[in-house]
Amino acid sequence: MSIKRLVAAVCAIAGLLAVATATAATTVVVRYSAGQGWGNWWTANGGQVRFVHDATSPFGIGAMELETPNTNPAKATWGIAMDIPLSQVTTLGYWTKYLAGPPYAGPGLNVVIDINGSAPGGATILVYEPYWNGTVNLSGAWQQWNVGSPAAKLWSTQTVSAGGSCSFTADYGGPPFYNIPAVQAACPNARLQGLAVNVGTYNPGYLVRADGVWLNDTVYDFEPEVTVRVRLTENVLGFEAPGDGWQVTLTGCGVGPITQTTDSSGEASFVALPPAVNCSYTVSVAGQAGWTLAPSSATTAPFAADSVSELEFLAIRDYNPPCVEPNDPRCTPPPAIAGGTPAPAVPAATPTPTPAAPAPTPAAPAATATQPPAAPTTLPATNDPGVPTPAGASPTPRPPATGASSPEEAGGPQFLGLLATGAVFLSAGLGLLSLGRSRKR
Ligand SMILES: [Ca+2]
Repeated sequence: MSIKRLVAAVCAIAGLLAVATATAATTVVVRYSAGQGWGNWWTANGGQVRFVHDATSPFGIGAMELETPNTNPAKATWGIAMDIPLSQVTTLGYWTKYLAGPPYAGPGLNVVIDINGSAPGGATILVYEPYWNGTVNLSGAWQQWNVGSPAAKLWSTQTVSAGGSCSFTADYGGPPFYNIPAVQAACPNARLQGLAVNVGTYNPGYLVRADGVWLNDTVYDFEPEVTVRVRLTENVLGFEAPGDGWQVTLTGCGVGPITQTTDSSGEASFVALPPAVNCSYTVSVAGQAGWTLAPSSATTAPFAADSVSELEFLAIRDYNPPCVEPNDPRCTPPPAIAGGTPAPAVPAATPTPTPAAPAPTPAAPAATATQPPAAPTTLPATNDPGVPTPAGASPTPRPPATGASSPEEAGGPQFLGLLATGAVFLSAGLGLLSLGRSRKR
């Protein structure tokens, strides 16, 4: 084997090792609504940060896009805070893509450090900018930048010193430059406190992308997101209202099952979902007794970044039997609709007795109570000393009953007539008559 071949073989093995190291990294997917520690830092004055599709992205299917209008104050920045010894940093890098802007346009990587650790002061930001470290590819190809390399050039935003070579002089975008390995050696107490993808002030008109921020064994993969929103409406006899408290479960595209409960607006949202690529999301609604769902599940495949796919569900109240849960206020039937079918008559608790003929005036028997018999048919009610006057046989005639009268009343006079000669039975009959009337009053 020649020296050349040996070198080539060693290089190939080294390359394999590098790839192995790369594949060992943990990929953390960062989306706008699920930043995994990342979030907006300094975006302002018209600057924008969004997560978009990118077919050539080095990781996943998308990237972070940063844009500034043509004004110097505009800024676009997303960052992640941390606090680890700077000495622990072994790998630090990221990828960028140029879309539009000046020929040097590219998002920088801000390395937030504190050069003396917990001692007062010492905070600065070391700024890595692609154009100081190579040539920005204006064709739109992705470029990887090795921020942790000893050859990297970073400038400091602050003038700070911890003594000796651990000293930094501020600049506004140029030399003096510093590099991470040198800072690790010069500032043993330095800590890494954050990283930020940044288009700062005085960078107008940028349209650039970033992806794959790489710190040691973690790769942050910026990706677009979609939302699936569920809206459930309850329908009770045609009256519709938001369906609060329904359980809805989403599965699909490697996600879930995720279960949520609809709110008082009848809505539940599944956010920060991966765009559907050769897959779809299915949302199922958990049924409830007494309701029919239409439908009980539905499918959607949202793809566009930040798109919201809405799924509508209807829960129709079963009304036969009219109500399964009597305590449910929704069981109360709605008011009758004008011009509609009249409500059925409510049956009475007890049947109304058939009206009887008005009772004959009982004046005759009552009037004879204190007089001697005037005719053979007149009953000697009280002149029989052996029979006391019944308590109910008042000498004052009662007014005739109006309306319905009892069968006893109706039959009373006949009863008296049949037993004309029996005073005892007469008294009993009068008593019955009186009782019967009393019950009616
Ligand atoms: Ca990505």
